[in-house]
Amino acid sequence: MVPEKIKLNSIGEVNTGYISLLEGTDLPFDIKRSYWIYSTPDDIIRGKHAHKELQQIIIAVSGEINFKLEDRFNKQYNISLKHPSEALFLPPFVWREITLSKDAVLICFASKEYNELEYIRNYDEFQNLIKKYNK
Ligand code: T46
Repeated sequence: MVPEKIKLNSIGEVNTGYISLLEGTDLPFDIKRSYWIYSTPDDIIRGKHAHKELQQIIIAVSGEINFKLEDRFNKQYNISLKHPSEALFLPPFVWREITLSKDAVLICFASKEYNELEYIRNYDEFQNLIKKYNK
């Protein structure tokens, strides 16, 4: 599994507005937790970690969110979410650095409950773990 930008279904039209949706069958996991992030100053970089187990779907409900990612194969990605009909799928072992516009609201649907022990918050440790994983 690799990071992937996904186009969501949008129902509606310009005169009435739109509904975008995610259904269980669209997801590679059952949602165990959701959280949202807002009012992030422009100059703050969030993330700077990877997860050992967590899978996530992230949506920019408003504003713009930019992701600098590195996956377990050391492949790098620059992905932007600029519209609520777009989502980002993140599998485990993806190092992420995230910047948000001040008006951005990031919502995340996650495959597991919060567990600080499955975070990798040190970049060198991330590199060592993916080296082992890829052997
Ligand atoms: C991710 C990005 C997009 C909790 O207590 N429970 C939670 O469910 C979460 C997500 C966080 N926290 C606590 C842990 C920290 O003390 O909230 C504080 C800030 O968390 P963190 O520094 O991890 O925030 P971000 O924005 O760097 O990362 C978060 C998620 O942790 C992460 O999974 O992918 O949002």
